Amino acid sequence: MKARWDIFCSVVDNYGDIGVTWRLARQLVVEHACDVRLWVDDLRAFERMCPDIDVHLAQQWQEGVDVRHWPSEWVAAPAADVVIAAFACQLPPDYMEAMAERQRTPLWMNLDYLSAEEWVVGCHRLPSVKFKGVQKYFFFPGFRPGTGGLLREAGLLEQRHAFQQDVAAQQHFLQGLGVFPLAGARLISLFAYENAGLARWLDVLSTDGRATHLLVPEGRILGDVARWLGVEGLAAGAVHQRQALTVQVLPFVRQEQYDRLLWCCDFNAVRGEDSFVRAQWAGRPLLWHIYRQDEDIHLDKLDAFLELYTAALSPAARAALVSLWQAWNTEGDMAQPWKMLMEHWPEVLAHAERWCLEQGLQADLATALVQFYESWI
Ligand code: TRH
Repeated sequence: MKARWDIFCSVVDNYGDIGVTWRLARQLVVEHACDVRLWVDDLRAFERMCPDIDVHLAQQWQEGVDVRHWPSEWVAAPAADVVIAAFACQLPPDYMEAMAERQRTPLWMNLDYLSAEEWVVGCHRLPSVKFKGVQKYFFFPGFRPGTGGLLREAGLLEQRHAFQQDVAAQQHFLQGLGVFPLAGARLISLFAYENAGLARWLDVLSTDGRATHLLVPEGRILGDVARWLGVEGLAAGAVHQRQALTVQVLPFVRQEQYDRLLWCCDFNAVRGEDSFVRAQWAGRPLLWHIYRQDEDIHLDKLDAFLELYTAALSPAARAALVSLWQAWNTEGDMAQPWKMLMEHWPEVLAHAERWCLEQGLQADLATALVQFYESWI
């Protein structure tokens, strides 16, 4: 009998919650032959990355996943064998009752936020609360051995590698988005929250000896881009040139297309959680805009990742990368760190690929979840 999985996704803000659960749901179906229901409370956020979603339907099939609208008024549904509450979302009370009433208790897990901090290893797979005999477990994704790993579909790195070797395929893909960079231009993607530090970075790029083509998917950073350009507003399709810098606004594309965009670029500015991981799988240098948390606790998470990520770099390259990431996340001056990073480019580039391959040696998150379930039953 195929195991039945229920994944609950409450879209708090932005796209990371749905981005992660949608990838996970598909992978469980395709690679592990699971029956997966994905409960999502905001189908409009889902539709942005998967335009096939019909936002009016209570139930629909998408790529083998049984997608359910998670209504505010819960309608009774039988509990599954494995229940995942993504990012600590609260399950409907009636559904929890249904879990407790099952003859065979389900495995109930909280899929946690991604962090490189050391304590994650100790908390991964620990029991959490209990509801009427049903035990909940913490399940932590992570970069360190002993965590749940990262979402990575089978063959992803091979596909990425083949695409990066195929200049014509990249050109074809970019042209499909209306992107025609100048020969030799550096290609950068920019997906970030609002950031006052952007202006200084764009100043440096525009006065650089090498041309840059900056691709900005529609989103929260556009206000800062528009301010720097001195234009009223920006929408998908807009292209503006300032000296060596061409800025082009892209539509928000399907998730698979976004991955390809990252694969095409020399450098990716990403944010949150899912795009951050995908930029690492692109094997190219990256810049992370971490999701801001109260009392600046996100800065500890940033430092923890930097410590791991830069451990094998030379001191000078490490200093350049760390100062760039810290400037970006504190809205500091990006100009000097960017110049420093460029001085260490070959090393930073080789490192990005090496880091990707190293991380690729760990079991992926979907496999780790399935293995946990198998060991649990
Ligand atoms: O949207 P985010 O800022 O999400 C964040 C984080 O997950 C954060 O940890 C969480 O606490 C907060 O939401 C509530 O960034 P993230 O995680 O990169 O998610 C973006 C998703 O959007 C990702 O799956 C990639 C996808 N995407 C597309 O599908 N097409 C696009 O054009 C772009 C730019 C992104």
